[in-house]
Amino acid sequence: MGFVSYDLDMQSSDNTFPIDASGIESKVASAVETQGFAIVTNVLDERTCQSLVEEIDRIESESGIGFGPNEFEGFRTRRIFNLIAHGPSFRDLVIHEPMLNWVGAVLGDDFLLSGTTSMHISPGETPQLLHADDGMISLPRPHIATMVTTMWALSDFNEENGATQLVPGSHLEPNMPRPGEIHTTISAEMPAGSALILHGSLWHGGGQNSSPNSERYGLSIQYVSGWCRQQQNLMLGTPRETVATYPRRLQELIGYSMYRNVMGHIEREHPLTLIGVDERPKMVWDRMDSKLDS
Ligand SMILES: O=C(O)CCC(=O)C(=O)O
Repeated sequence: MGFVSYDLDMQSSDNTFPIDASGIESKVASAVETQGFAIVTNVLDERTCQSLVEEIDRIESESGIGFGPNEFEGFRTRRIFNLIAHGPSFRDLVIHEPMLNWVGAVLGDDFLLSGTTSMHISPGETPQLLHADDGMISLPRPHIATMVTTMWALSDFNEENGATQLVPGSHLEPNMPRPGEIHTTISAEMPAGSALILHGSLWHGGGQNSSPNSERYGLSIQYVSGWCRQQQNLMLGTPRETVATYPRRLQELIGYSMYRNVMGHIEREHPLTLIGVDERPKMVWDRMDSKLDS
């Protein structure tokens, strides 16, 4: 696989924007739609990154999380799934307001959280198979974004320690990459505190970690359109009484919400009523004029 080194001083790249860039929302959306990815720098400060890394180390150690059981998950990679159940600091990232705006600019209204997973790559890891995160979506390709993956760099990402590998523009291909094919990739090199935002159809994979001792800590937070199935079963993944204590935006993103005032209802009730919220939106049917729409 040929690696093209990515300009680390990314302020000049048209895929990379400091968080305070003017018009950042449309810049990110446009880069994701045209090239399949964007990088935003300075999203998290150093202290936050450090404390999230310590949290990950603690959970891995307390829960006895070892390396992956297969090549895709990585024989030298540790993953913690359902991170939102593991503490408020992870939940805060999921509802990071600027990020939700950037994701919404790609996915539209009423999108959902699809999953939260730490991806901690250790020295000795081999390159992950190139894939698209929306690979299970049975729509002809290319198609509009149904998923957006955000990868938060908690440590520096560089070519040597396993920065995510990307094939720019591949979200516009009619196919998915096949095992054994050779594709030219670039390394999503970015300083700790940056976030990589990917169109769900973009071909990518975790990089190989050939460094002697650099641990690569990434947090993957994925969102899907409100009409798609979430990858992780978040509604069952956290007890209702716990979800009831979460911020409203997080409750909605987990699935206690409705898409276009119809998808997600329970016996004509809003799902928020299950966690004690008095929410009575009008169903879409109430607004339909039977003479026009039947
Ligand atoms: O760790 C990474 O950089 C990407 C991993 C990934 O794409 C995946 O596991 O689906």
